[in-house]
Amino acid sequence: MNHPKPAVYKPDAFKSAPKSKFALTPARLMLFALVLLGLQFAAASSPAPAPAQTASAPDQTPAPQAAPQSPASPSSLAFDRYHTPAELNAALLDMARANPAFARTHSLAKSSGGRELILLEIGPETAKTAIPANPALPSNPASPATPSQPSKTFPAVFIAADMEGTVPISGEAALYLARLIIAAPALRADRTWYILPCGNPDAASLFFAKPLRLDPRNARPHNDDMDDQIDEDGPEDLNGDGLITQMRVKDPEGEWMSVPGQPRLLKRADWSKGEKGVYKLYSEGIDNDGDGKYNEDGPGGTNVGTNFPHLFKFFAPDSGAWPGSEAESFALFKFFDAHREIGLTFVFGESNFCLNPPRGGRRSESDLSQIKIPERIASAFGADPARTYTMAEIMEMVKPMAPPGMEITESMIAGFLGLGAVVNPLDDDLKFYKELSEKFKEFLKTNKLDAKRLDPPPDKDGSFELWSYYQLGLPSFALDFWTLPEVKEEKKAEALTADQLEKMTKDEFLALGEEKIDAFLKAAGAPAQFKAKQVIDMVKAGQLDPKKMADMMKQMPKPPSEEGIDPKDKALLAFSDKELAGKGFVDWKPFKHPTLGEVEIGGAVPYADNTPPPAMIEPLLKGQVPWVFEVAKKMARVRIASAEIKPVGTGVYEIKVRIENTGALPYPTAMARRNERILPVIVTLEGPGIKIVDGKKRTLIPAIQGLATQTATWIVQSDKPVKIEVKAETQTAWRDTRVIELGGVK
Ligand SMILES: [Ca+2]
Ligand SMILES: [Ca+2]
Ligand SMILES: [Ca+2]
Ligand SMILES: [Ca+2]
Repeated sequence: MNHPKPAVYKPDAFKSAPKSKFALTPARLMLFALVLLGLQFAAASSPAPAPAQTASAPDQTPAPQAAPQSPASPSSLAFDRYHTPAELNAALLDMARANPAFARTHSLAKSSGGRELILLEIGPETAKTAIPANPALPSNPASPATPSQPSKTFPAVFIAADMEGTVPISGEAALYLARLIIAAPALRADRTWYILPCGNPDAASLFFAKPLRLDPRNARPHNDDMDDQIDEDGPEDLNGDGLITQMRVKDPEGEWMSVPGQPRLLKRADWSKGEKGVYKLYSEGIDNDGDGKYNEDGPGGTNVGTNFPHLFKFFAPDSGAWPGSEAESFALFKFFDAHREIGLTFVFGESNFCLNPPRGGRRSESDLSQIKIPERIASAFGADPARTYTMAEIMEMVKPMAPPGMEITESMIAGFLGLGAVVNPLDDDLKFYKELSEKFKEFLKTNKLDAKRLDPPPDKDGSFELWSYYQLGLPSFALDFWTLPEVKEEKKAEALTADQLEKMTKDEFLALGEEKIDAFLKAAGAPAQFKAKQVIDMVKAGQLDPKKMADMMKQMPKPPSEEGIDPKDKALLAFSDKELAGKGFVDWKPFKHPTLGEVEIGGAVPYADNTPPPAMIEPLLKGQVPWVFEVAKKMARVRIASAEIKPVGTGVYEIKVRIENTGALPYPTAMARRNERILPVIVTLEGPGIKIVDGKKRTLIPAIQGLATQTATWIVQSDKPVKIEVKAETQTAWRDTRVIELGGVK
């Protein structure tokens, strides 16, 4: 018999690699393979933790449902208005009560304002972990998750909504999603759903409070301005219209000016264009503590939505004392820690990873000119661990080691050497983000919805979605549901410059026609009464010629410019006028302010720019929420595609098992391989009396790309006929079992 081969794990990438002209030794090649695949050298010697639970039966078949019953959905649940955080909770409790066979709730935490964070769990393994409801309890009948709860064998999807508490439609979307899942047994047959419709209930409750104000902070008292008092200066509804808007005050030092022709809008004056600021802007209120600032320290608190560890902002006014300083966010740390089966997350809120992948281009703080190569890697690179190298030098060292066709990038090397913090999405992950983004656009088109978002807000530092991707290593998708429709720019007539005009003959000028001349006059800032008709007459009469006009034009002050207006302001006004009967904007009206004197109060109505009128809720959700199911279908799903047995000697067999990922998403993400948060695929062989001659009883496959296959091979010896159970187990991508039979010595 041959001497056992050194390795059993054979990544596809190397199977067909021809003998390299760089004379790679197999060991060197393997080492490189391990390097690139992110399998740390330590992993080979240190045992990986056991998978969550071993199942005796193949798990590919969905668990049978309890007697199919028509799923109850609370009749009161209509998406024709926005629901308070308390109503959202009540709806979840109703859903759980009505469907005990597959649904339950968890009370995750209580906010500083005393509001409960209720999470709805739906799934085939939910009932067996459920704690019977106690009818005597008025609120949540289910107890919080306990550490003694058995872990689940199916993967889970987690949906966190309204983490910033400022996007009412996101909570509705979560509820809508829950209703769809309850109504469709197929959606909940082989995975668990965790749905948190309101991650920041204190802030979310402000949408239902008077006066109306938008603030992402929870109710925990916090000294925002670091003076000697806490929460001493919040806003006041001075004009009594039930809204907190803005105050503008004429001030020589003001930076703001009205937009010419659009007196309701303000823009920052551009000094370089000769514009002069007229107003100072404040939020509506008085200076309660007399420190000269207005509303600098309102009630609360911390924005739960940015209280997560990745790129957490220390000392920002609303980010909290440390990541997880709030009960709301810390409860999620605990929940994710206890539920390692979560394999996909969605965040319903303001940003949208379905259209735009997580933001890249952040600068990582690592010095690429002085890189030390760790000793354990240095020998593989043929490098000296005692000295420093530049990135360029390392690239030169590494390039010849790469198998043909494999491109080595600096970021791969930086990633492997662990240089700096990871602040940008990894290239391999951007592939699926981009692909899904294209699919999402098609999906929206099919549903007759616009993929165009008005200046989509980028992901925020310290957000749940970044934590979930960068630190938990999960495919993480943020999804918003609405932005103001963009105002279509009217096609501007070609602007005629003074220089062009100067060169024109009289006839050429007249040939422009009345319409074009009017547009030109307007663009040139001519007085309103100065119309094309007069100009044409004057030119015809010889009183005016193009040269004279060009001279006049050059001496005229620059026309007021619309440049510098926030397109969102413009969109809000247009939407307010057209769809909200003007209710989205308060016209500026004079007000006598106790300390500022004559001011004007007005501006955008809180939430008008991110919260569509109730009649739009259901159509928007209907067309977008089901996208979650499309992505969930693409979750990595590991199965045993084939198991071949080949006799290679007396009672000796080669067993070759092909492990397939039938999902389009990789298992795990490149980020998870980098941060080692998700276990590799663990393939085991189990059979009475068998001897594994070559290969390991537990074979680790670090990653399987979407729709790809990996092969594991063993040489096994057995004198007797025997049944061998082959298992492929994962943390978040299902598991599979297959029984094979060896014939024994014949
Ligand atoms: Ca203060
Ligand atoms: Ca405060
Ligand atoms: Ca007001
Ligand atoms: Ca103040």
